[in-house]
Amino acid sequence: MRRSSALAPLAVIALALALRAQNVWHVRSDALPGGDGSSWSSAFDSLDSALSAARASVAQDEIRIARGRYRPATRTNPADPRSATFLVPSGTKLQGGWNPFTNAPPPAGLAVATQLDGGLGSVGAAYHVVTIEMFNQPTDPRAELANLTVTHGRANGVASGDVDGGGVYLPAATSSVRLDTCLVVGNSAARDGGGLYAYCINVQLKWSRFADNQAGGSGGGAWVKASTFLSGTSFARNSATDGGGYVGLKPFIPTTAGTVHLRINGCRFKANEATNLGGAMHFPGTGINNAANYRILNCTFSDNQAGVAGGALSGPLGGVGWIINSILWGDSAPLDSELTLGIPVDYSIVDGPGVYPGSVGATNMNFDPLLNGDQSLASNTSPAIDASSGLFTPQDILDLDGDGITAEPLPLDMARAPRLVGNAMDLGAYEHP
Ligand SMILES: [Ca+2]
Ligand SMILES: [Ca+2]
Ligand SMILES: [Ca+2]
Repeated sequence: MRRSSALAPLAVIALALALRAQNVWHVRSDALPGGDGSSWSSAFDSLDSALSAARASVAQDEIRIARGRYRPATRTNPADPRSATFLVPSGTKLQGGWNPFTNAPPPAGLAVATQLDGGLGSVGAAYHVVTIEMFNQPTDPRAELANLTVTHGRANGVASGDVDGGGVYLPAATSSVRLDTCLVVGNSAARDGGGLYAYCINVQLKWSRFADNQAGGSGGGAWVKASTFLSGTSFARNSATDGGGYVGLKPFIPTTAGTVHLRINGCRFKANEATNLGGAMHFPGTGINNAANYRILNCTFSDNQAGVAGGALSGPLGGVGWIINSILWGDSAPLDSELTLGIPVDYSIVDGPGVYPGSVGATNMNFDPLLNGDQSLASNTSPAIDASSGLFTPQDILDLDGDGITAEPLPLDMARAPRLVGNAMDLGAYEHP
């Protein structure tokens, strides 16, 4: 007894050190076979090997991936080659774009140098390029994907687990995920979340782009049921039945009435398409306790379209969302060309007749914002300039400038240029210089 009680504290200390330790693994597509991943000169030649090593260690692992193209090989169903996926243990950080010759991390904004590609040649495409697995990690459960392109996932299988989330898939997970500087492009799902399907605790989408993804159900770009932050992120040319770009649902964890579940600060949505509701975004659910409670600040929506209603956004009557300091212009639908009835919008430019709670003439305007093709402001005569309400200043919730401070006004616009020029922030996602 004395002996074991003397050893117990040592065991606790050893365990604590192991928990704090962080393994760093290296992956190069052109590495020689047999590497142990410990350095660039002995890098793993496959990402699957690094993910296996991360799963086997109790540490929070970081995987550095050299530039190149990587395809998944680990099958979740041994009999089905299309079940191959990059199976990421929760709590693991993957970062692409590394230069193995200089051991340099990727420059800011680089998302295309390292591609996770679901294309599997003659057998078709992986159902999910990346799967974040529920895995009992000892500390932070958040997985992070950084500086990666995720492409060519096709979640069009038969099993219920094979129809959502062609690009990144988090099913019913107690984990969380952050995408930082990722390009999610050209993925599809038979049901929900062509680019991203996330049913989990928390989702953060920072400096990322969702483009040309498609879903047969809802959320062509992303389908998210979680508490969520989006900042500096764009959705373009995604399509679905409902919510061409994005679908947001109330988290499954009970939250106090009035809790804001979804914050979207400084993002843009262009040319997304829904055959039914919500060209850019759709918020299902009805009533104050069942619909996602969202705040959309300084975002731009244009050229999105819906086949039935809500060219830019659709949401339930009695929902609790709020759109502020934003631009909604040139979106289209047979009914409610910008917003379905009941979505509050204030201090914004809204195209159309102005049947909105914050009615045109009070706090909204319906003057042409003079947008460029990339949704930046084309002219110093744009009515969007300096028109944001200082009562609703967007915060730097995902630390876009990387200074470690989130409790500050959004410092950068979509072009990574200073967010505050002149007397006030401009409406929408870009500041006119
Ligand atoms: Ca681990
Ligand atoms: Ca300004
Ligand atoms: Ca900051």
